[in-house]
Amino acid sequence: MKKVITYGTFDLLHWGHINLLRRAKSLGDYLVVAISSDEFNKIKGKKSFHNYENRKLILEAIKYVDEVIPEHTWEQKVEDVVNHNIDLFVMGDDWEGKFDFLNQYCDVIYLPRTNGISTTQIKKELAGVK
Ligand code: C2G
Repeated sequence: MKKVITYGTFDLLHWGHINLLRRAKSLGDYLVVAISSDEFNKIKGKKSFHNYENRKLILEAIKYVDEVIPEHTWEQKVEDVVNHNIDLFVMGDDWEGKFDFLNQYCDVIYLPRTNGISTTQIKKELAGVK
């Protein structure tokens, strides 16, 4: 069984996230998604609309997602890859190159981001900011 992992906040879930999750799952048999905790979001400089529990609930309902784990730190990826027997690490290419150090432990692939949608854009447009 080929296991894939990806990381993110996945707030205000949108079709860009779904495109990423669908492609990540298509590259293996089992997809683990590590969702940033609310505390880690603060470290990332993000404030999510939905809290961790609700973002986890939403992601667990997606057919491409097999398991959801928490992301608490930048440093946990090697441990996650080893402990979960991960074969492939996938991220959107806005992270291109940032996680190449994982190549010692698993394959690393950056997928093209979906243009025209982002959680930030959704928040701005809903707030009436053009
Ligand atoms: N994404 C995408 N297309 C978009 C928006 C997001 O492909 N239009 C991808 C991102 O590249 C990322 C994933 O969807 O791979 C989740 O995006 P975010 O929730 O914004 O995650 P991020 O804040 O980038 O957190 O340790 C890694 C971080 O936790 C990644």
